[in-house]
Amino acid sequence: MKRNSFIVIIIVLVLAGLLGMWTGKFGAARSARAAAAEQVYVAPGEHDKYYGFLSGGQSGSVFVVGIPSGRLLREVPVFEPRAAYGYALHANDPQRQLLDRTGGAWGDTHHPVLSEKGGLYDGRFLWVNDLANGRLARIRLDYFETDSIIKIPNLQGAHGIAAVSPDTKYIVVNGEFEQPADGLVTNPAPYTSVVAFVDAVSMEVKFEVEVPGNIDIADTSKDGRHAFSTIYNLEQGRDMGSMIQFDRDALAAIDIPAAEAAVAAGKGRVRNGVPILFPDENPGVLTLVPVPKNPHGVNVTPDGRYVMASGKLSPTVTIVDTKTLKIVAEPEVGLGPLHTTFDNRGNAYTSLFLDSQVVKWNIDKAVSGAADYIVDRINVHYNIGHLQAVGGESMAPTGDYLLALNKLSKDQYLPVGPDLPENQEIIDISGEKMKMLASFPTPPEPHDAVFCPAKILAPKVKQVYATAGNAVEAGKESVVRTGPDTVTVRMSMIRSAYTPDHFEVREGDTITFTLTNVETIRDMIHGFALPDHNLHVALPPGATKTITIEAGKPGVYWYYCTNFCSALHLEMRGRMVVQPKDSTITLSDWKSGQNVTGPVPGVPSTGAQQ
Ligand code: CUK
Ligand code: CUA
Ligand code: CA
Repeated sequence: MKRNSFIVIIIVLVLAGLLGMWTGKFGAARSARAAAAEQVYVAPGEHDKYYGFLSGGQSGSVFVVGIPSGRLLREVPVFEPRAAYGYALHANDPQRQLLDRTGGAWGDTHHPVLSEKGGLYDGRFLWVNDLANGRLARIRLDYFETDSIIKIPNLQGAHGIAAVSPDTKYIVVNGEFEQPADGLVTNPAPYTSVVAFVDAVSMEVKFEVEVPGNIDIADTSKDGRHAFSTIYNLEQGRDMGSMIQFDRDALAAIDIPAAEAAVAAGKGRVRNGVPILFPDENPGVLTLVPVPKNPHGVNVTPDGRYVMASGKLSPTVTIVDTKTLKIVAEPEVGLGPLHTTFDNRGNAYTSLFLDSQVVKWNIDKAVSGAADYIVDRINVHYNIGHLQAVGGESMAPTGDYLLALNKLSKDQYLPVGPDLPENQEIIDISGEKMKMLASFPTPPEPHDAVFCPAKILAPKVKQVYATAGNAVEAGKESVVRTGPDTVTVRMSMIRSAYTPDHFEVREGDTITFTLTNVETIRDMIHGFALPDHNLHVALPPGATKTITIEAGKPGVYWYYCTNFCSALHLEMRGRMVVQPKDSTITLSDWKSGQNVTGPVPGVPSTGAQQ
């Protein structure tokens, strides 16, 4: 009996000990989670510290998120129509026509690039490429709106882009897909590519430089001297097998002042309106630095001393001195290095696609040949492509957060079919060891990101649109027949009515709307949706938009507001009456006040039909 009690007491003590260990461990894990959560928690009503701009990849747009919260703030449509924003939806929309004219209503955005002044972000513009259709777009950040799209001649597969530091004189755009050197498909000579230099202000392509093989990712030196690109097909092969034959491909360095001088001296051969410099005719313009085969990312350190080519097929990063263009080190970092970014303490962070890791390494130690240049590694989920530390592309990295842009999310979220979301992870890089803080999913497929401090950009964002020259003034709305089958409608909108709230046209008419949201308060958006006309316009306060449509089949069409704007939002609608061609009813000029009169069947006539 005594012995049994003793055993029971022992068992109870052991269990209590185990429970203590377990709860202790659990408590520690919980507090680590709480600490991580606190770092990315932005309380309701508070703002994030940074704007994050993520390229939308095959979504053709740019996603704007808050950092560190990861909250999605906006999608800026660029190369694809977005019905919700009334962007480029209708075939006659000028935005849509610009897309169609330059290469189609879809795009593949990879690299968002911010404008700089003195090597620091100035919050004016963001550029993004369309890999698929060889285009470059600019978003003005006071309105978060695409303001320019150009098709780049003589180039296919606009891939890497970069702003020429320190004052964004040009945006360089790399043509990834090789083409016949003279532009003639009948030319059997090896294919080449071009790097295009686009004036950041006028968005004109000023000149192009031919590069043998292809060109992938871009960056520029901090002093405006060089544009750097990686080449993975120095072989000038035309299939995958031949693109991986050489042991070394190249880092291309274009001397920008030398190229400008050659263009000014008339050395460019003009094709499709753009002077192209051929390196063999212009020695000194292009230097090729041999780097291990099939490199990918190229990144210049914030101090401008080095340019790094990430190895992709080689487990190394090649460090090149930007002044001498000589290789100074080639440290091993891990499997599948794709891109590199930087903090403000002399460390580089390289994404390892195959290892699914971010590796942190010390640049000076790697250059000096010290064995302990690897500082830390952290697992990411999964198969990381780009990574970007805040300010890592500028001369002033902040060294606080890093975003891992992972290609596969696998088990990280609730399954939503065989196709899973892309996964971004926010990593704290302020200490010696990296700390995983949080993740957030997005639609496909952000490739790259860039961050702007909120304190720089937020004060520049406009509250309402500046009044356009053709804006409709309240009280001066009109419906005017301008020809036998053309009508113009100048309409205003304000909570919670359209003026006019009805008008008539005839079958076969072409109607040109000029629509103005005359609200003067931030965030008071009104939509204008017209059933069965594939028409939706969303107008932020002060904005004006002009669009032309066909009247369509006879009928009564209610245009209505799509943005919930007031308690009378549902009542914010009006009628477009399309009379049959042979209607005997006199079509009225709305401003003249002669609305169509006549008895309404089943309703005692009281005069004017409203
Ligand atoms: S590329 Cu996508 S992971 Cu277009 Cu910048 Cu490297
Ligand atoms: Cu205007 Cu709803
Ligand atoms: Ca190669």
